[in-house]
Amino acid sequence: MKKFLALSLALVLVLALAACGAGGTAASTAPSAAASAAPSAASDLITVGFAQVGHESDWRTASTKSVQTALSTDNGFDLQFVDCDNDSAAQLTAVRNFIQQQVDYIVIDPIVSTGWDTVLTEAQDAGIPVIVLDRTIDDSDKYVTWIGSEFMNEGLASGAWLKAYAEAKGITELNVLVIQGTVGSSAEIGRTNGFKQIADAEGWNIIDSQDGQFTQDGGQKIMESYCKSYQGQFNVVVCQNDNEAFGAEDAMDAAGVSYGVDGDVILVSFDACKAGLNEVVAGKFNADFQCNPLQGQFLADTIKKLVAGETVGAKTFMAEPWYVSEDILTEITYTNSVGEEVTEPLVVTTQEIADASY
Ligand code: GYE
Repeated sequence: MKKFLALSLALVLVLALAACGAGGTAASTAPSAAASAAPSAASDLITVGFAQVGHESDWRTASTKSVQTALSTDNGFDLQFVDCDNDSAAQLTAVRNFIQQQVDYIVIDPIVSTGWDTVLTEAQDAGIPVIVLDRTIDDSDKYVTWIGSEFMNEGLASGAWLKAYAEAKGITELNVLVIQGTVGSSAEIGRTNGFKQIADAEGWNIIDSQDGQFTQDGGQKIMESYCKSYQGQFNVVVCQNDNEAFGAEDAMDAAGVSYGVDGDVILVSFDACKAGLNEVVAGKFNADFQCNPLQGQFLADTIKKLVAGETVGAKTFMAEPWYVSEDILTEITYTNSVGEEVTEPLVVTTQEIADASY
């Protein structure tokens, strides 16, 4: 697609924002202004540069596949994919290279949530719209839209579930070890803060909390050191993704610590990938809070809307169920990240459900 179109779209966005600021609506300004800038040839591919976090987890593999499938040549896209290998500097370089190549759109899944304003200003100056996928950017608003999960609610839900579960089981004292995801990523920040809010309100003891980088190896190493340092002192382990939890299982197995439905330690995880849900079915994870990586089609639809000059919402949230092993609670109630009291179902996980997951 021609550079002209990207610049025109940037102009449309500026006009749309100006309309909002003046009390108008973006929707009334954007479509007609952009209609004249639509690509003339149907074969004209939309060039998209995607700066992906890395390949650290099952979630990430599914995310990459989802984007590559939806942004295929057959669907009208020329996708430039960069795996940033969890390196923030490499991710900034990838974005700058996309700007130099004059791609039509830049998609960023930000490894960490800060440090973005300068490069986003550069993209804006070059007239290239940026879309943020999955994790959020918290120190700049120079992007068009974001598609992802409400990580704070995942953390709050995990805390609300643990509270209800402990009550149902008559467990009065909770001594918790947390294995965080990449510290400084919005996924880590939301899950940590959401869980901690309930832990603090309930007076639980969070013994330690360390960065497992969302990897199996990271989870295993931290759990090995936790088992040495806190032997016999903990009865809950919260891993901020499934891969870390697989590593934690290996470390607890080696240290002779029992976990899951029949064990001494309640094991909580996030993501609910297929292998994670298999552990829930087996009763080894007590609960798994889904984070949905199948965002590719939403991304493709969003870009096509922008190309057509339509306005898109500022945020698109993925729908996500909470999975549990035992049939003792049917729902949880908690106050979510925007202060609403919500009651949400708990899904007792069957093999069929696990098989259907990503
Ligand atoms: O939970 C984890 C991955 O950003 C939501 O990153 C994502 C997280 C996901 O590595 O498995």
